[in-house]
Amino acid sequence: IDPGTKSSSLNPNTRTIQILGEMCKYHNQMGDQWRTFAYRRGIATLRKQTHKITTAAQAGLLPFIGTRLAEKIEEIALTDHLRQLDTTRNDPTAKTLRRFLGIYGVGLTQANKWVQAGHRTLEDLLEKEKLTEGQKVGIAHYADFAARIPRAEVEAHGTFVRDVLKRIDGAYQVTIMGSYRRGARDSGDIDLIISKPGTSLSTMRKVVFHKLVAQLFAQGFLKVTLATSHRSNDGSKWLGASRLPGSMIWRRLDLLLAPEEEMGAALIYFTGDEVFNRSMRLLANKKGMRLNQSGLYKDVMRRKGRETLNKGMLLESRDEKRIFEILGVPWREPSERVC
Ligand code: DCP
Ligand code: MG
Ligand code: MN
Repeated sequence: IDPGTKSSSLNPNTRTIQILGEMCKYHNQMGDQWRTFAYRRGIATLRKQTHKITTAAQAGLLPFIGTRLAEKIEEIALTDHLRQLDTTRNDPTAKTLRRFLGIYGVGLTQANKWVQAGHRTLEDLLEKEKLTEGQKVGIAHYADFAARIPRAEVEAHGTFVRDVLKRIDGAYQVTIMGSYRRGARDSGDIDLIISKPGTSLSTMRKVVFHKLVAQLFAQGFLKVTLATSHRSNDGSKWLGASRLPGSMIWRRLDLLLAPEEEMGAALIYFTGDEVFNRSMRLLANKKGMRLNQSGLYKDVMRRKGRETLNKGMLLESRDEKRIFEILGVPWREPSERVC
């Protein structure tokens, strides 16, 4: 997957790509990384075609499209439909797994354990399992967290945080990130980058994670802390839930602190999407560099595994456009960063 290739809405294979995209999403949810990857590569190939691919023979000649994927492409072209997608969607075990995966903070390992233990419903979990506080919140607000957040409401949460922070210190800046910055009409959560020029992370941590968060709780805007990143993780993230005055719905809210000099890398990371980020990081690795939320580095020393021995030399962290340039990726507007 090439971070420099934009998808086109004029592609004649749009319908096929859409259905294969559903299959990809399904395998991703089920934790089947191998199939997810195979679908992604196949879809990336289809995106580059200027003609409609209608037969398996035709599809099979293209890169990264094997026999089975080729047959699916033919079925979709002929029937506008893929039977396997219905089968997978209706499988009861897969449905239960999806239900459990829908609980905030629950991953595949945990969800699978519960399925193996014979649980079928959220009530089963509440009655028969010892749950963490986070999991209890996830179940109590299952519908809230599953609901999409309209763009205007994402803005309202951002404004609420900004206004309270302005009264603590007028020099702080709050930027709405994630799918909102990519222009999405609705979002799964609210992602905010908080920064103050010329201010260290440890100062920002005190002001934001202690003072601001406490005030937002006192005002009834924040409802729960779900996680904060540990010190080893440089402690720049706060995850929780918020609620607008007059509303009953809890929304997932993520705060990320970024020192001014790391803003470019933080913007790339928190704009996403996740697949785009992964392709950017992969590209950096291929070029002997390393990209993370704090910067782009070169001469990173790695042991045989993936573990890094030193951070390497900083190439760029302040300027988002510069990071694209150094990586040799043509600039993409946030709205174009969907893979
Ligand atoms: N991110 C990432 N890798 C992850 C999780 C997140 O690179 N494993 C980055 C890319 C995301 C951004 O952080 O775009 C925000 O994460 P979200 O989970 O909030 O995803 P989005 O905001 O993109 O979508 P949604 O509308 O579902 O919140
Ligand atoms: Mg988000
Ligand atoms: Mn988020």
